[in-house]
Amino acid sequence: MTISPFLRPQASAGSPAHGPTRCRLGLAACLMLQTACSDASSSASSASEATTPPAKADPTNAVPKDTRFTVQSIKTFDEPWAMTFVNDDTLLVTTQPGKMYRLHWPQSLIGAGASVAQPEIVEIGNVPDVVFEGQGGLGDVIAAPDFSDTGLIYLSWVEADDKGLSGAVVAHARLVEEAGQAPRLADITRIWEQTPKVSGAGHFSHKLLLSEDGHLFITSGDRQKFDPAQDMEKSLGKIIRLRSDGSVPADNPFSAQGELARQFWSIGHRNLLGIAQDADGVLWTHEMGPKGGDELNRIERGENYGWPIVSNGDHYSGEAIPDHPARPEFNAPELWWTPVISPGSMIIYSGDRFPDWQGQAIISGLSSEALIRVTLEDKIAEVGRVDMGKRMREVEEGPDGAIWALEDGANADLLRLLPKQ
Ligand SMILES: [Ca+2]
Ligand SMILES: [Ca+2]
Repeated sequence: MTISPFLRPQASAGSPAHGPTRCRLGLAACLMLQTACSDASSSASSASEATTPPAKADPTNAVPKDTRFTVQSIKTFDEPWAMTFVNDDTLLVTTQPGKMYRLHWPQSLIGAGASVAQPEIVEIGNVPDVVFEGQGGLGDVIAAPDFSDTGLIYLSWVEADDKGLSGAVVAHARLVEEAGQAPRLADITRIWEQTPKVSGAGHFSHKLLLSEDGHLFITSGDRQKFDPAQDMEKSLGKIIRLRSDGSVPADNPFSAQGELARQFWSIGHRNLLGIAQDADGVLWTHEMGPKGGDELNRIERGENYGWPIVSNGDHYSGEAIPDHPARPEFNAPELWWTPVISPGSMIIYSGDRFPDWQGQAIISGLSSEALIRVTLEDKIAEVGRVDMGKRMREVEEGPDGAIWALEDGANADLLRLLPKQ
């Protein structure tokens, strides 16, 4: 465990993801060398800002500010993918290769200080077998609101058929622990699968959200197959809305367009690794654009978000895709990024440790190696970026009001951020 002050180098929205201003030492080294690292970067950054083009088309977007943090490294995982606090002393972490861990602290995290004790960590048994390939594997985990009574969680993973075609699956299960035994999953009940299964190992998305009114939203990526995002007979490239028991609500918007379409809440999506609901009940998602054009979308019932017909990015081949303004019948993003940020997950912050951040979206960035703050009030804009020096896979708000983040990849740290006093 390390506890170190971490001063982010000055950076603007215009700093390239791999620009010259960043500390290339990695977060651990930055933590140890924070004074030298941040001082050196500050002066280099001024020169760079003058010549770096804006990160997005809107030049009025506020320039992110320096912020000082205390960063505590809690644990290291192999290829962590998602996490969720199930109560005020317990965190579940999934890893892409297929492990799920329970981290339990000896006392509530509420009100915890600059550092927290080392958690007890145990591997959860009876986790379903997963196909770990490309972007696939064990996926998201979220807890039901009555978890403390029922142990009910929802999880997603990737499976393959006997032809090797793959797709995401969502189930609910109970986390149970009997005396003297390790915790395990029981009563695993499949409630949804991506249809059809296809070749390849990309764009599963399979992030989960239980809305305030008790619906289960599932992000279903386009599996890098493009056109299925507009196909009402395929559940790829869609946002799915189910009841919490997995049944299909009668009031979904595409109910008249076929058996599969009854599940759809919105269509025309690409790869959505973040979904969150704000205090007003508005649903927000982000999705990775192709070459350019990462999006933050306000999700409206029954809307078409245009992929692959429109995108503010273009194909990797260089082939152009018309930008959103060319086809106003499709819902355009509220905010978009070129160069891309590669959004990996998103929360909407509500804690009191960062009072200025309340109501803002915080997005964990992969290629941008940052935590990106976006205000959702009035003008939707990026207002801050915390340079982490590592690809950030997942972000959560802890019961302590701290920002918790998982790095991406092997030997990836679970980090806890608080404002530096
Ligand atoms: Ca999460
Ligand atoms: Ca375009």
